[in-house]
Order: sequence, then C-alpha cells, then structure tokens
Amino acid sequence: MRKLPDNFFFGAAFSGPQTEGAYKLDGKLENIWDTWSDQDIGAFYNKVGSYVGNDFYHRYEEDILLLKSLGLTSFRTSIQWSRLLDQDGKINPQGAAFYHKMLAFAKEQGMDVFMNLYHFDMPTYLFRRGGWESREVVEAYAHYAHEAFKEFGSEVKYWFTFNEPIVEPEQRYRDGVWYPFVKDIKRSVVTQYHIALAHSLAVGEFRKLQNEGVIAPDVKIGLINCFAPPYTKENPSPEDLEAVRMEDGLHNRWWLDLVTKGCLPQDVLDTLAKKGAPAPIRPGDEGILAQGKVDWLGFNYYQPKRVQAPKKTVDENGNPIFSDPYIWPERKINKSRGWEIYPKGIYDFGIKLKEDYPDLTFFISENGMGVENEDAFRDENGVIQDDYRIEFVRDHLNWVAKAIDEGAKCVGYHYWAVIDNWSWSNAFKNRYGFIEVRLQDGYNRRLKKSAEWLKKVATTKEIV
Ligand code: BGP
Repeated sequence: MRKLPDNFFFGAAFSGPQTEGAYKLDGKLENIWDTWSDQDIGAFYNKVGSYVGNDFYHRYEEDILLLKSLGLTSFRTSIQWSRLLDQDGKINPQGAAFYHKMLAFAKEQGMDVFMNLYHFDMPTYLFRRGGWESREVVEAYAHYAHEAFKEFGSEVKYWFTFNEPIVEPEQRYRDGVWYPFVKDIKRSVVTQYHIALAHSLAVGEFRKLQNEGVIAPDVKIGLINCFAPPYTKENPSPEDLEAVRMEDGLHNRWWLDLVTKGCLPQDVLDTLAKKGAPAPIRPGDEGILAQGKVDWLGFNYYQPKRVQAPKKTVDENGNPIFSDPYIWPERKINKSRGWEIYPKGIYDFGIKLKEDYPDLTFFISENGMGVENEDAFRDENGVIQDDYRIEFVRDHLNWVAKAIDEGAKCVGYHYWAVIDNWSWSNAFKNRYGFIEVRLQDGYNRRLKKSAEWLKKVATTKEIV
C-alpha cells in the first residue's frame, strides 16, 4: 500500500455553470449554455438544460458540510461571469452577494475555495459580439477578472483564470459538437490564441493588484487544463511522430510554455501558419503573453491521447488535419463516457512535467469516472455500490504517489465532482459523484459506498 505525503491535500472540483442553477435569479444574465438550452432542449440528455445545475445556489451550505464530512479540505468552483457582472461590466450586487456568502461559509468551515473565473460559460451578449473570436471580448474578460479580483481579493487564496482553455476551441469551433457548431480550424486557432491572451491579461491584472496590496502576497494564481501525454504506435514512423508533435503542441505545450515562459511554442505557431490557420498575432501581443506566467498549475486527467499520422492531410472543408486517433489494441474503455481508462497516463505526464518544467508545482485538479445508470448498482438499502469508482481513483492515486516518490511536484488531488452535477449536453446521464443527487427526490443528496472509502484515504493519505 502506498502513502501520499502528509501535507498532500484532497478536495472536490466543480464549476458554477454545472452546479449553481438559479439561471435567471438575482440578475444573472444568460450564458451560452442557457441560450443553447432555450434554442434546442432536445440536444440535452433527457431534455435537462442548464437551468438547475445541482442546485448549489440554494444548497451550498449543505454541500460544503458534506464535503467537509468526507475529510476534504478544499474545493474548486467558478464564478459565473454572467452572474457577477451586468451588461455594462458593472458588479451585479446580488450575484456578488451569493459568492460572498458562499465564501464566508466555506471559511467558517475551514474549507479553502479554489476560485476559477471561466468554465466554458461565455455570457451570451458577449458571444453575440463574437465571443472568443473577438478582441473586444478578450478585453472584456480582462475587465471581468479585474473586477472579480477586487471584489473577492481578500476572500480567495487560490485563483485560476481558465478551466481547460483547449476545450472551447476544439468543441465549439473545430469539431462543431457544441453550440455554435463551427467546424473551421482557422476560427478554432483564433479562439485558442485569444484565450491565451485573455489568460495573460488576467494574470497581469492580478499582479498589478497584488503589487498595490489589494491582493495579499501569498495569494496564488494558476491555470487549469486537461493535459495528456500523447502516445502513438510502437515503432512509429516519422509521420506518426509529427502527429504527436502537433497534438502535444496544441494541447499541452501551448499552455505549459505560456504559463512557465510567457510565450507560445514557435514550432506550433509556424506549422499553423504554414497550413493556413495562423494565430492572429498583432504587434504588442508578445508583451501581453509575457505576463502569462503563473504560480502553479492544475492538471485535469481523464484519458490519454493516442494519435497516429493522418490518412488525409485536409478534411472536406479544407481544414488541415494534424493527426488521426490511434486505437490501442489493449485499451480499456469506460463505456458510459467512451473514454479510455489509463491510470498510468497521470504518472507519465507528472514525470514529463518534472523533466520539462522542473520549477512548476502542480496538483491534480480533476480526475473522475462518470457512470450511466448507477441505479443498477443499488443494494437493498438503496445505496449505490460503486466499487468501480473506488478502483478507478485508487489506481490513479497509486500512480500519483509513484510520480511524487520519483520527484514530481504534485501537491494535491481534486476529484471531479464529488457531488453529482450537470455535465453539459450529457446533463445527468453519467454520474461522477461519491455523493448521489436524487433528481426525482427534490435533488436530495445521498452518500454512495465510495464516500466512506474516500474519507479514509483523504484523512489518512493511505491509498487503501
Ligand atoms: C472536464 C470538465 C468538466 C467536466 C468533466 C467531465 O473536461 O472540466 O466540466 O464536465 O470534464 O466530463 P463530462 O461532464 O463531459 O462527462
């Protein structure tokens, strides 16, 4: 049995748009998920749109107490831009009041809140002005970050600019699976580049306020992304390795270089330009990106990325293709989500961070297993016997512990999402929690079998 360091922290990860609900209450504006839900509710599993979340807005006290009762000492959520600011960019006092109340209660309970500013939840009025394709929106985000830092500067110890900044460029603009369903790599690169600028401007605002004493010197800022070491076939061809370079470049190095060196990887920018999808670089951007260095990093890990040389280099819309998926014959799949389960990936990437970015401290900011129809696993007392979740987390933690033993600077673990929550277009199809949310029973919470196991591990640091 392995043991994690005594000061290793355990907590929960979730987000504002997936938990709060109350989507039109207290001056909250529409965000892109509400707009999509209004336009086509059939696109969401069982027609459950973004409206209710898991009701955290009304149940935050109960939920924080539940997290605490499992021995967790921190959680991450996000401020919803569409709740905190009005259309003129001014603080919405009722929106701010919710976050103040929630932060105060967490503090009273001794729980650290990791506060993220953006989790795929563009306010709709800004989306209509171009969303991440527009520089105006990049500026608006910097203003939002500034307002949030000022408002909560003395209440939050750990800030994050973005969760998984790679996801919207891919899902919304490259693969066209999320609203507004664009399939154009040129537009995807524009959004990815603009998000990198937005992150950097926000870090710049943070540092300014820290220098002015509005934010205390020991408060940290970071970025969270879903990273994965890209794997390819055994005995790869030079073309397979080229696919790995671009996959790694766009997904991992883009963000890692930004947050450690304050620049983007030149080889990736060059390839994008050569293939007709250039980053929209303007004079002066270099200085903005240089502000993007952070204090630490969040590493979300769900699955590895396996790629090989693409069969075609251009798709039917004229978009360059950098890689094709590689199906590893030995892969094990979580059938509910269609994602590969490969715990060793968390170790491989931890070691890669240690080797390539030795000064960077990180924590596992998301990791979890979503399972459909957990009703099938209820025992005679109605408790979900989710042994598969225990096995999943145990396996991953063992690899984390091994990486730490070998020098990786990993300081904690947040499980996604501890309490079941709303998962985008999958709504409540796949459940991630150690704690069940009973939709047919007024959204009441109930512990699953794994909750007790988690508590043991979180409090003893022994991976039993
Ligand atoms: C991450 C996101 C989360 C969360 C999780 C599980 O990529 O940061 O918001 O949803 O994945 O994925 P899903 O909800 O799609 O099953």
